[in-house]
Amino acid sequence: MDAVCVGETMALLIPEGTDDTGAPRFRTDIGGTESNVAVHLSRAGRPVVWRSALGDDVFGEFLLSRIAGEGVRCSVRTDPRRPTAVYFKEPNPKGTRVRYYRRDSAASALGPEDAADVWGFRPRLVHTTGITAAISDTAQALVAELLREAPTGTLRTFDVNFRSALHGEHNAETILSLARQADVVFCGVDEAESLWGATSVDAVRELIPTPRVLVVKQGAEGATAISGGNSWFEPAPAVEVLEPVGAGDAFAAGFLDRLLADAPLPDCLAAGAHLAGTVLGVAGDIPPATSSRA
Ligand code: KDG
Repeated sequence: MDAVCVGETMALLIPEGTDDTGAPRFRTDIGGTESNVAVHLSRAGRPVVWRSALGDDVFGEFLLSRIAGEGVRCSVRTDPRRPTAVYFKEPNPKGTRVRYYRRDSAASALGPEDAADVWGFRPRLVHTTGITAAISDTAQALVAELLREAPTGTLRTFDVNFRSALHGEHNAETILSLARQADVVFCGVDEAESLWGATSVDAVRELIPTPRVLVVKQGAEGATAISGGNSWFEPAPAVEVLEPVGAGDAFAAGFLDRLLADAPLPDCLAAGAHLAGTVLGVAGDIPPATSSRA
């Protein structure tokens, strides 16, 4: 396998007007940072696994068929005692509001015992994020295990993925320590500021000096990759932003796809920026399959 992406995916409900009685209508999609990355990698032609847990419910069934339908191999435990999580995205000109219904979800029971199945796929790359590390103590222990125990030669990639509903002073140090153990780290300057008060690319590098590659995202400006004392900047493409959630996952996937192809880091940055641009223009977390394959 080229990659195993490990973490929770929720049923994503996007408001779509009201019915004749005035009741809100929702479109159901998939929302989960690691499965978003997996879907993008699969669309790029890479054999990829998504490892998670789902409830024995209608949303679990939907997520499984939707993600498997994208060509992603789903290595998923079905938990009859816990539900699949749900999240609502409420786009708003002042910024998207996100609401989670994920406490005690099936995926929050992911734990270090899931690591053995991950290694069983002999992945070239294992991808996790600061979201999975924040959903429960056991999921955090799994992320730590994946970063600590990856077999030699397996690239450990970690996206900080700050979410105000999940992160704060209580886990800022934990997220920092996990990021320092990865080989490739993605972190926005805005995320670093919210978590650790760092406000520049250099400040982020000082905080996270250990990864082989550190990618610092600078919002609408672009992104900088730093490796071995060198750095490269790629401006972000000018695109109209409909809804930004999910663009960071697309960036990571575009970057990692090229990294797996041993492309130079500037090419990895450009691929990440391009794929992120395709997500900024859609309301879901990933573009519909046909538009991304076009
Ligand atoms: O990056 C997009 C994710 O934030 C979204 O898919 C949902 O994983 C998610 C989360 O926990 O916010």
